[in-house]
Amino acid sequence: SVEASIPEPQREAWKRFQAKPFETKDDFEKEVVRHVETTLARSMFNCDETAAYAAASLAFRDRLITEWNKTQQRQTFADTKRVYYLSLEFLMGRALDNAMLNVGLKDVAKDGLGDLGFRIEDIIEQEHDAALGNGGLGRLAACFLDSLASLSYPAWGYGLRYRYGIFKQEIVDGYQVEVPDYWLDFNPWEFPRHDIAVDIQFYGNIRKYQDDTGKTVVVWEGGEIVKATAYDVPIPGFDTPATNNLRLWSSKAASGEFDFQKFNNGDYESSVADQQRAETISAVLYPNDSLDRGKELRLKQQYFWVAASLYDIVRRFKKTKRAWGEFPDQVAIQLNDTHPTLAVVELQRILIDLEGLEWDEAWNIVTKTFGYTNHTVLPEALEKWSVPLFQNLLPRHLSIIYDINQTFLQSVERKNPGDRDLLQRVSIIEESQPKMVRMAYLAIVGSHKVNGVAELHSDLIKTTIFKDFVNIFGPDKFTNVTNGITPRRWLHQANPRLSALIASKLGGLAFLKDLTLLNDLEKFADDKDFKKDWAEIKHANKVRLAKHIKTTTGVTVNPSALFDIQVKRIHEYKRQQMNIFGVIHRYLTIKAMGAEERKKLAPRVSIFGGKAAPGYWMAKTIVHLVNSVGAVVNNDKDVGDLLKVIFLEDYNVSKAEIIVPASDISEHISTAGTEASGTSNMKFVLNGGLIIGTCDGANIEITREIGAENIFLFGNLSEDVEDLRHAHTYGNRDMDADLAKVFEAIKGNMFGDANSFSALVGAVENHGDYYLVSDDFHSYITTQDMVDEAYRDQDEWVSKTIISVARMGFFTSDRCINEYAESIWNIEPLVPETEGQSGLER
Ligand code: T68
Repeated sequence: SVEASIPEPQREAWKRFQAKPFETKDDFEKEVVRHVETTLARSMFNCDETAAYAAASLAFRDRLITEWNKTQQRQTFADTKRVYYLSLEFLMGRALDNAMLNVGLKDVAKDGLGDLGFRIEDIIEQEHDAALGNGGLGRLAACFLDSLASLSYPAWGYGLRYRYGIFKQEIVDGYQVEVPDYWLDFNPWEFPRHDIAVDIQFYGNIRKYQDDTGKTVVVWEGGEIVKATAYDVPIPGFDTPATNNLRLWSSKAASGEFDFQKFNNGDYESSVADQQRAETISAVLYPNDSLDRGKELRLKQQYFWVAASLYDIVRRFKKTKRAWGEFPDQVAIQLNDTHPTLAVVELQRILIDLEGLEWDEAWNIVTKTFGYTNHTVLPEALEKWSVPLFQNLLPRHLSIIYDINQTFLQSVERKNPGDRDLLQRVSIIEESQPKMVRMAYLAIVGSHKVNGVAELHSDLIKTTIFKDFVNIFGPDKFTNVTNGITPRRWLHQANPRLSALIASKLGGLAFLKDLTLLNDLEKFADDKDFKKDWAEIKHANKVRLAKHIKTTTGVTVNPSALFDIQVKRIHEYKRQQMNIFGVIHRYLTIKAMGAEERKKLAPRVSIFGGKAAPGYWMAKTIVHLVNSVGAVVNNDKDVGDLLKVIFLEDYNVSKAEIIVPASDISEHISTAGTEASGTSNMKFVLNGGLIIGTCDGANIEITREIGAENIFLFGNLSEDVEDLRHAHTYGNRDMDADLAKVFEAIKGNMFGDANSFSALVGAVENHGDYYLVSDDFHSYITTQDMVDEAYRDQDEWVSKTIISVARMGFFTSDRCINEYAESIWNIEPLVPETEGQSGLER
């Protein structure tokens, strides 16, 4: 055994002095003080909240690292299959609160910090969000890591350690301004692994020759080398000592002879420039959430990260001395969107060029290893790379892609002789000018399973963008795994009082690990006392958000008004423009009313939040319109509390934790068929809010679970979208009359210079209304009236929210991860002996 390789006395010494994670308040305080005084070189006289945050985090990090080590040892000994989740984005948010709750020591920390003179809430607030993602895709990856650890699956995440996360959004005079998010000043949650470094090659040439045996050998030579170094982030599971790893790669110049030569020649400046150029690779997260821009640096990022990760995975496998054929029994790799698709090519390259396997044997291993998750059907978001760019940056990979394509097309041709059209449609290489590599097709061909992220979306990819591939590979290769969210962060952490109330009725916190237990709440849907507590918590959450609104925008909102929230990336397909047009309609309606009529209205606060991609001008115009409408409405004495319009600056994970628990109604109103799943819809319902939404993404499954009577659905169905668009193009349709009045108001400069908004209005009026705003507008505003009506009956409303929460069990990311594990990865949990001993009755 591995243990026996260390002599007995040494083993004893190591064991005797093994680090012991703190459990008690005293031990926690001791750790904090030690970190303040030694790690941070401060004292009780100059320990401010930042230092207290740093010390508390380091105390928890030490604890996590200890468990991380044990988890990794357990996995190495057990030698079972692991899953590797490759994602260019991990939108983790804050770590301290999450770590405290997952290890079950938040109360200990609270008391300990209290003894040392700090309030735990203030300490938690010190942390900078880890914002290495754009939106839903990145946050999904973060929820998955939480579930993988909480369920004790042997799993690693691999990503990039961006120096700059998603930009900070400031609103200046009603416009979005982007500010760089330099977040690595101080990050106690990462653990640099300077010993783990991989050289990554770019550019250069390929040379082929025959070896002694007559076999063709391919070598990739020349070009430049960049060094990847590893930073590990421990991922604690909830109520289990299992602690997984998120490995993020950072780029540095390779300190090869090349640099020294330049240096010796007195070319100091240029050797510094090389250094900076190398560091650029991991410098910044691309801020586009649904547009492919095809920039060379992005492809460099992708290869850099994929090559380093695969090197690591293959190295770990080779230590087991198994035959290559066993690789897929030991390793499952999931591709989060097409961003890591080069991994398919890189593994094939390693196997044939470096390990000397035959093509077919290698390809069989590759396809058994990978799974691919698609997150969008929007054509502008599907990744394509220009062949000339590829040829220059990754010549060997391009030649392998051509070989993959040739083998694939030959097999298609055999089964469909003479169908030239089909071959052209499914070719990995698009015959355009320039030619393009279609990454989604490469991902499909290189994987054994392809999944969508909600039922409708998985059906759509099978019948539209990947239709031909379903015919070629058969329907079983394509599957659905409906997204989920972690209830630890999105209920227990974000809404501690609601979590505690639920626990008091269900006899403990076990529901956080088996969310279907929430079902038992349904019997309290008519319980008077319970409903009172439930409503009181919602109100308190709204008061908290109202305070946040006041301090950040200066606007006073009434916490008893209906809070109507739409927070997500700004995009035409998500239709924030329809929301704000609806708000304008409401404003015009109020203005046209007499005082008596107004008294009957339900006061409403319309809250928006979200970032527009810096180059997405239309999205920025939407942000500007929301702010401009707010400036008018919020200062109109006629309106008062009846309507307020708020734009919350810089929406991110930690703000979501304040916003989500405070909603009465949230908006998920994408054009049917465009939102793959949506995950905030799940978060809002789980926190006792209702939703207004279209028949799109996971809204459909949420409706099925909670009942159609508990959701406000409206709008055209996805099967009708094509015909409606066709009708627009041929000019036979009427503008909605209410929407026309809204446009009149905008054009009459009611919200400032109409020219600022002409593109938004024009898109609907004159440019085909691609997102069907006019088609859905009537249905939308009448459904909003139904929301008002329903909200008036508070008693019934509260019951609806309780019933909805009770029926949300399906949407935990634990269910989702178990589905991936069973149907795609074929992996089993590795449960530590001491799992669950912290007890969920806490
Ligand atoms: C989202 N996609 C889907 N993409 O829009 C959403 N894209 O419906 C779904 O719930 C979520 O994924 C999780 O499945 C994204 O968030 C991106 O952020 C993105 C980033 C870079 C390039 C393309």
